[in-house]
Amino acid sequence: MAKPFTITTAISYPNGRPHIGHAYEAIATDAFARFQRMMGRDVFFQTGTDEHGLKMAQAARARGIEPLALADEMSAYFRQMDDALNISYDRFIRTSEPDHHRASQALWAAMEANGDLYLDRYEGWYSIRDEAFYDEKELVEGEGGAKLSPQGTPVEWNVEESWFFRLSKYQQPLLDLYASQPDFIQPDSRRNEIMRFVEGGLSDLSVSRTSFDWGVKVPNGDNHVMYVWVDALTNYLTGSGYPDDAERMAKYWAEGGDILHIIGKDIVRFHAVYWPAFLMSAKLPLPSQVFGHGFLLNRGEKMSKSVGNVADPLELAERFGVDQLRYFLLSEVTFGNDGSYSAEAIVQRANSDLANSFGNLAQRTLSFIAKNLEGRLPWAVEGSSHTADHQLQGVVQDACHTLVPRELAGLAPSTAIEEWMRAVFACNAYIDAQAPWALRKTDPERMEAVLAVLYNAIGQLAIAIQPIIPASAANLLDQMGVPAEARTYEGLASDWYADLRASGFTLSPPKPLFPRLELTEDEAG
Ligand code: ME8
Repeated sequence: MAKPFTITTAISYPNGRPHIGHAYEAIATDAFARFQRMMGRDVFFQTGTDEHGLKMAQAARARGIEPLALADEMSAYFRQMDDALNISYDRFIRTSEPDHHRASQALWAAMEANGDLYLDRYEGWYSIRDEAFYDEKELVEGEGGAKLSPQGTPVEWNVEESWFFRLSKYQQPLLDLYASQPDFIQPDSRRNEIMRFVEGGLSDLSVSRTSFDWGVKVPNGDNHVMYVWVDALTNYLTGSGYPDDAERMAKYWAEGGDILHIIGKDIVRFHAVYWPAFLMSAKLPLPSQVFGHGFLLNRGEKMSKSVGNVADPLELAERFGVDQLRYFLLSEVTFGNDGSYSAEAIVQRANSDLANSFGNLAQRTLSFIAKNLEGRLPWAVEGSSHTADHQLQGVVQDACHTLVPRELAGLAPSTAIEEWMRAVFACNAYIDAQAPWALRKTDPERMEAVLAVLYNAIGQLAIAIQPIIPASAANLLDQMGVPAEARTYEGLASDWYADLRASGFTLSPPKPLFPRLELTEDEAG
């Protein structure tokens, strides 16, 4: 049995509708989850919404509705976005769900049993926008001398009775963790940032609130609700079966398991400091990696509601196509760095790579076969003596069997796509050089050999790119008759082509995969 693989996105605050940053994280995580499934792994992929805390309570109050009503409404938009973008989550968790409350309370009880929770008075700075506490020394000065968090959000002075978690006790264990597992935090820039923060000393963390009640109740805690990040982080355990389902835990949250959290760079501290400390305290296995991806900017500028440049991912997907958007985001942005999007950039990328290169390759090859061989699959010549054939087969195999999977395993989708495109270019160069249309009259046997090489190559390219553009790849593979068993890394190496020929499959005239996109005048702006 292949080792199970647990992968998660952050869970989003449903205080408003999803934006393109949320879509980006979901798409990248989905590509990795699909890739691991293709590798034959038993994948558990979780995403969802983070519904408690002051930010939600305030947003609901501003609309004159209950927090749960706001969460119900907005969480539905997040799920709708995921479904529209073909996000293959196994569970969409909502932190208002009863099993999640149980898991959070169990984690709390385990930390308490370990002597890591105590009651005291909290006095300090809090940012509602970040749902985060800050030390005085971290604050920066804003306009008119106002105090701001390091993220630039307003902070307020808070005084209340609170439970505390002995985070200070975990400074050394955390540093030991980062040293013994250098990949625990990635990319390296984030790792360095976190190491510096932890080396600077950790204060105990206030983990409960009494000034509002929209949260998970502290066990036997009278009027205390948990600090939203305690319950939010616990979502990963809830989905893995904690605390009741030992069998599920043994699969998806085991010591030495592959447990990957994909999150944005702004919340690495919560995932790489607080989270492993909570887990150590509760004596639970730790995730294997926390990857902090970059931020998506609108034409290089930060998105903000007040500037009015927050893109709706569903509108973008409707306008440009789901796979076009997925492909753009994963190819354009080096995973881990910030990236920028604009209508021109999406159109440019989708047209050049998908419509003109891959789509055109498939279209011209398949329509030629449909027309000239009446859909019969061309004879593959065993051990062709043509160097060009060997060369192309080598390039395509190398890309599809080795390079694309290696880069996807290493969380580098843009490099995976570059390797894939290199093979697509090689196919286009091959078809131009071999000119099967000319061979039709002069050497029909050679024409068939060339077409068979191309059919194989296109099939492999479509199989390898499934994690990035799943619907288009499936559409092409369906048209080509490639059986479901071949659509994995093991199947890729099988002789599906010979089997398909033997089955007497007939190719119908292909339907175009990627329409050429045109920019409107407004978009070109
Ligand atoms: O932080 N580009 O929720 P959230 C790329 N509930 N990613 C972005 C982004 C952008 N412009 N803006 C936000 C929360 N993100 C918490 C998480 S996890 C236990 C709790 C990313 O709705 C952000 O970094 O503010 C985070 O990973 C995710 O979107 C949800 O952000």
